[in-house]
Amino acid sequence: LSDLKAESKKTAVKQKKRVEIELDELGDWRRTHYSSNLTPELDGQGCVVFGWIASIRHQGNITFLVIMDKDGLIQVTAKKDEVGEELYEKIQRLTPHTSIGVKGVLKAIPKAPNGVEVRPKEIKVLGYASVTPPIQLYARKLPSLDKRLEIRAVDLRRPAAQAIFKIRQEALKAIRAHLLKNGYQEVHTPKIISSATEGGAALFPLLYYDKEAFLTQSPQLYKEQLVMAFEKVFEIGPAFRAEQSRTLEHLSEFISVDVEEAYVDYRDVMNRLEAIVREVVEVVKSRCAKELATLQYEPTLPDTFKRFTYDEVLEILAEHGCKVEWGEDLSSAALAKLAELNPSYYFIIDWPTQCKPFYISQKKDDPKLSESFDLIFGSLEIASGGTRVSSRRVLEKRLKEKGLNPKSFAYHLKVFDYGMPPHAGFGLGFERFLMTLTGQKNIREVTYFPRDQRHLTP
Ligand code: AMO
Repeated sequence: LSDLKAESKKTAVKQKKRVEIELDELGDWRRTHYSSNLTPELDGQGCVVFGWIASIRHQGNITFLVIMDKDGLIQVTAKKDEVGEELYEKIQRLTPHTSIGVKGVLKAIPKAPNGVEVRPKEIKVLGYASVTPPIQLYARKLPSLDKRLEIRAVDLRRPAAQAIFKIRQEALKAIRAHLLKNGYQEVHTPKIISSATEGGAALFPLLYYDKEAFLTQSPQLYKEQLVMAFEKVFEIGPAFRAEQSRTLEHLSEFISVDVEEAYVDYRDVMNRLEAIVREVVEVVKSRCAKELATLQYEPTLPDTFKRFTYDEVLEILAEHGCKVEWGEDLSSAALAKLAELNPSYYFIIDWPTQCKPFYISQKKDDPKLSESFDLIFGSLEIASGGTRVSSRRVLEKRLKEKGLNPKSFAYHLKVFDYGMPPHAGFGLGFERFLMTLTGQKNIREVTYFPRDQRHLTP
């Protein structure tokens, strides 16, 4: 590995445009092994492996290639007297990042990754890297994120990025598995909509034939409607917000994990959310130990997710010299103070009704407060939810109070006349949750192709 690091450092400096070399056809070559299938017991067997070149090292008449496939590293060792002049000469022209296929024989070698290396008999150059990217594979100090995003597909070849996206994959699988095994139906709702649901955040307008329409900010109203027929639903899909400020935790397009359930209230869905977070953290710790080591990060899980009421939070903050007016959202300074006291996951519940959208239910005994919650990690809000208004009359009243026109929501209000059950739910920002699982400070690092005010490509 240290050889690989040193080598990638050297090659990253050379950025000269190179002369293209002729490409080979894939033809009928098909992979026999991924790196993850390789073991010393395969010694002597033939193989075809594919990948891109992570490093090239010459030592006398031997060339060591390390190629990376989707699962890891494979060492390819070419000795001039073994492979012959022609193949050796071809190998000398290979460049880092070039995608190749190698047909050869496996040889058990204790020092090689997986304890085995490939002795090549034939090599196909399938995708030639004519430039070396200015990104060192193992460097801690990287070019700026903006620079890396310009060639994001290549940036994602970095082992640290690979680790983040392996965790993303395992977390996604674990969330879906948890919800399916607990009887939730996975649904898909329209992303092109006619009216806003999340007051504060701005909409992206678009032309829908001859009408104005918008990209959805959240599947809120649709997931509520679907509990009428399916009772327990979830959706994992994109949400769009025209965020005006550029921060480390806002994207214009993010993945929202939405859950909605009939015949329960906000306490039940908070328990569900806590169970999901717990299970995902455990799954990631057990299935992604190697990736967490690469990232040098250990996700934390408190014994209990504390539930502070909004009023309690204001008192705690006041005790620590941070004043928040009742009815205001928590400022970044207030959240930073809370993070000092609670660095991991905790809930803030019972928010002032005025802080929450029209579909959140007021508390029966105190309508100034709502049956709502945010799940926070340190200072980062990762989810919010609550008990919903299930009466049409109340919903119309709440829409008006928020300055919204009930006529724009006629299609939604209509179904409430047909026996809308009491229900509750939440939306979890998937990328924000991933920040807590991977230790990343910038939401863009956990997103394949982030969208924000400055990034509409790639
Ligand atoms: P809210 O607007 O709080 O609630 O959004 C839910 C969660 O989505 C994440 N999030 C974002 N992530 C990245 N970039 C953004 N611009 C962004 N905006 C929000 C946050 C947030 O907690 N319909 C309700 C949920 C519900 O009540 O079910 C809603 O959308 O992690």
